[in-house]
Amino acid sequence: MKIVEADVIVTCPGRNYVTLKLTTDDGIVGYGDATLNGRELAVSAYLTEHVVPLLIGRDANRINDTWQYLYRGAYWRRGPVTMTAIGAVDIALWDIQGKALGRPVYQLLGGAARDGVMIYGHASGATIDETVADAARFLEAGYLAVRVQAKIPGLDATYGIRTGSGLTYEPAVGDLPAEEVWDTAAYLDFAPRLVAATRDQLGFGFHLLHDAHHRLTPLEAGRLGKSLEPYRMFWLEDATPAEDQAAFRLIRQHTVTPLAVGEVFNSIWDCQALIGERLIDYIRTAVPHAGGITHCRRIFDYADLYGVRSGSHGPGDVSPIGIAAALHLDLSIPNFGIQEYMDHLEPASEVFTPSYHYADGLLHLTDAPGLGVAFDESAARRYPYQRRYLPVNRLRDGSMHDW
Ligand code: EZ4
Ligand code: CO
Repeated sequence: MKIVEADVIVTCPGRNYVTLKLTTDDGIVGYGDATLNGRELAVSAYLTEHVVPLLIGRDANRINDTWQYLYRGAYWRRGPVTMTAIGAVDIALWDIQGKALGRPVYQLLGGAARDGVMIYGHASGATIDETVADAARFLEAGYLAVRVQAKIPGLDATYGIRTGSGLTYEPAVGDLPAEEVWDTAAYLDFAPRLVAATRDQLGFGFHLLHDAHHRLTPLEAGRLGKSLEPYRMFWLEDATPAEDQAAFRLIRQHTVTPLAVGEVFNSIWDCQALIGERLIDYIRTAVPHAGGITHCRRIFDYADLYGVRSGSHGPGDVSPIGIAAALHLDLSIPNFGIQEYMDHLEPASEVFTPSYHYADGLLHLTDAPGLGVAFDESAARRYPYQRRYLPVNRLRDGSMHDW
């Protein structure tokens, strides 16, 4: 089964997605998600210019060898662009393999280890009351877990606040980066009040999550984690800038609030110490950004040795193909924790038709072969690429801060 064609399709149905399409000599088509928010064309060019020529004529059955070939063969290892490109190839090859065998990818991974995949909803609002009401809406819809983010009083813009009417939060909007102002003191005064109000009004009968989005120092994170302990968080996400693995030793000394990190990671080496030293509770690598199913399976296997569970990143900037790849892995691994998920903006449904579906707080996969996501190329062409950037953060004195 040889790869005879490889195409990269960039489309913007609501937001930008990059899709890798591989075709084999027996006419099987597999899809991979190559979307890297705000840097889409870098991955597209990496694939088109440097990877596609290596794929034509390769045996599509050799998923492991292709992964190693692209990783070791580049010499320049890791990094989000390279690893997203490798991830897209890997995901497309698993899709092809499933379609060739007529089985869903999770079956190829050893079969379902659970009935469905628990996801969390993204509640937000301009005030605490609005946010709690939004969280209640998710609970009424059967969600078992909800993340809460609310506008910080005194700041014009806060990460994680949904503006549209659907379930999607999309931060990359302007054709230049939005400039936001960040104030850690205001945030640290406010976040515990938001969490306390959520528990006071909605109780303890669901999992509660919050994302600090890489903005705190280790000591500030320790203080926040400690102040949230009475509210039994499912996790505190991305407390500090994630490239500093050693920072988590300090956070761990100060709080028993469970810690999650990893949405900006792209390889097992980014979390080697975090997992091996039991400094985190959930590893949040995004399947398309961290080398695909093949590499994330290794990360989650390694994590299982240390009692660390999965919590894959799954925002609207991971396409339904990337989400499906994550779900097949989630369903099959022993140490699944939770899956991030939000609906995609409406026009995306003209381009992507996933077979996974929501019921009772879980996403369910069918026995559709491969990943089970259809991709409509002519619909994709109706939505050409638009340059978009994620926002940037500045402190009140104008210095750059982590967004
Ligand atoms: O800011 O995916 O947990 N989810 C997140 C996301 C990220 C975006 C960046 O592209 O932190 O909202
Ligand atoms: Co996050």
